[in-house]
Amino acid sequence: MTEFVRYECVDAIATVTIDRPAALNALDNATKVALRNALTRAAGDADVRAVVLTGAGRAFCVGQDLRQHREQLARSAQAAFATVAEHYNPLVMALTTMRKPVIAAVNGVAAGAGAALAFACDFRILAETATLNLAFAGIGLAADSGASWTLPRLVGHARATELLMLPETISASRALELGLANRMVPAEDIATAANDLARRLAAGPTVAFAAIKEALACSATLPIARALGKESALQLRVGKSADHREAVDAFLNKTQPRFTGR
Ligand code: T3D
Repeated sequence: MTEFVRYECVDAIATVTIDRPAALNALDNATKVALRNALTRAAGDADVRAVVLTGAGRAFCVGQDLRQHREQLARSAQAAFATVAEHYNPLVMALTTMRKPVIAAVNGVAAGAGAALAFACDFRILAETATLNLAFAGIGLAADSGASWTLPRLVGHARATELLMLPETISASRALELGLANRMVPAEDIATAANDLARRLAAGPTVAFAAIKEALACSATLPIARALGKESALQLRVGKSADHREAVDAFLNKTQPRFTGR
C-alpha cells in the first residue's frame, strides 16, 4: 500500500486505515487507489473474516480532497468528475459486496464521500467526539459514493433529503439517534470497540454473513416474491456450508459451535 493507506491483518481481522492525517484523510487520487487496493486485498484473502475501516488522526475522512479537485476542475469538469466512476463507485462496491462484514470505526469527522464510505459499511461505531456532515450540497454538488442509496435505507427518505439538502455537522449522539450509527463509544475506546466487534464477527459464520449482506442489499429493490426467491437460493447455498452443519450439531449436542468460515 502507499503511505496514505495502512493495511494490517491480525487474527483474521484486516484493519484498513486512511492515513493522511495532515489533510484530515481527504481523498486524493493516490489515496483512493490505495484504498481500493486495500479493500480488494481484504476481500480476496480467505483468511480475513472481518474488516475494520478507520482513519488516522482526528478525522475519519473528509471526502474528496478539494485542493486536488479544484486543480482538476480548472482543467475540465469531465476530468474532475471521472473520479466518481473510476474511484468512488468501485470503493462503494468493494465495501457493499465484500463477502465478509465491514465495520467503520469512525474515529473523528466524516464528511462528503468520507461519510458515504462509512454508510456503505455494515456497521458503524462512532467515537463520542466524531461528527458527520453530508457536505456535498455545501460545495454545490449532489450526492455520490452511494449516499443517495445508503442514507434513505438508514434514516428514511425524509431525513435523507434533509441531511443532503441542508448539510450540517451532526454529533455522534445525534447520529446514533438517527440510526446512522450502531454504537457510540468514548473516543479512547474506538479501536478496542471496533476490534472487539470484528473479533466476534470473524469468529462467526462468514458464509451466512455474506448471504445476509447480499439478501439485504437485494431486498431493498426487489418485490417480495423475488426477494423470497433470492432468500431461498441464498439459504440453500449457506445450508451447504460446513458452519451450518457444525452449528446444528453443536445446538443438538448442547455445545458451542466452532465456526471456520467455510
Ligand atoms: O469529482 C469529484 O471530486 C466529486 C466527488 C465528490 C466527493 C466528495 O466527497 S464532495 C465533499 C467534499 N468534502 C467536503 O466538502 C468537506 C469540506 N470540509 C468541511 O466541510 C469541514 O472542513 C469539516 C466539516 C469536514 C470539518 O470542519 P472543521 O471545522 O473540523 O475543520 P476545518 O477547519 O474546516 O478543516 C481543517 C483543515 O482541513 C482546513 O485546512 P487548513 O485551513 O487547516 O489548512 C480545511 O481546508 C481542510 N479540509 C477539510 N476538508 C477538506 C480539506 N481540505 C481538502 N479537502 C477537504 N475535503
